[in-house]
Amino acid sequence: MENSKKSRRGAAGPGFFITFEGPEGAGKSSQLRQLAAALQERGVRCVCTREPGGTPLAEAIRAVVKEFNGGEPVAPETELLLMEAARAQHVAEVIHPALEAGMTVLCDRFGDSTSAYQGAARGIDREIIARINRFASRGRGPDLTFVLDIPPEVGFRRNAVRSETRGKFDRFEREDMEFHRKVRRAFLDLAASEPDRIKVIDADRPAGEVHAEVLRRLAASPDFAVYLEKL
Ligand code: ATM
Repeated sequence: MENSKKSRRGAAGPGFFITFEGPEGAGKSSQLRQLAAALQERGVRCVCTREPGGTPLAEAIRAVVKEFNGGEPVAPETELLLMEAARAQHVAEVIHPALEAGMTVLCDRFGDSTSAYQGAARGIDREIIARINRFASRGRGPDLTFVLDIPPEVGFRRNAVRSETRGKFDRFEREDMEFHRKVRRAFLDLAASEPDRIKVIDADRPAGEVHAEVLRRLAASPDFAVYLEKL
């Protein structure tokens, strides 16, 4: 138990690191905001952030990797290294300092997205991804991950009616359904291989129900209980 905890959390500070993962349109960002509000109400200091992004440089990389449309295909290896460059900056500037300061970090996507998108869907070797993920994140992975699970068809229908994304599709959203099915399958496989860390939540239902389950799963986390005791 102690060993698995060490390998999951790595060396960094006394904070708690939560990530939200899942296919497009699963409602990650709004669930993240709702969870942060609930924690802040209870006096827990939170940092909300996202990947790729979270710092000015990482957000600039995000714009390139999501929107590049410059007449040449983006090689999978290039995409991987851009994601990891953004992560390295984000970890150095935001995640690491917040965890060192004992805060709860809530991040919209992290290394599991790299495994799902660049690994399972783009076909890059998973060992390479695992090593670069560790390097870019300084060995500090999430303590708890919520995979908000939704069939890609449903997620896409939701996105199509969301006003901010209506009619605009980025490089990932333009991929076919098979790509997005591989991504979903990869998240479920990751969850099966790391059940202590990764909790799958059915996101194809009202947001209030999803939020209630997120709170229940967090309350059931022994690591989070230990963290709260030390606050
Ligand atoms: P969202 O903020 O909408 O989740 O978009 C970020 C995109 O970046 C997302 N695309 N879709 N669909 C997934 C992709 N992504 C990766 O491919 N690898 C990564 O490591 C991360 C963090 C995100």
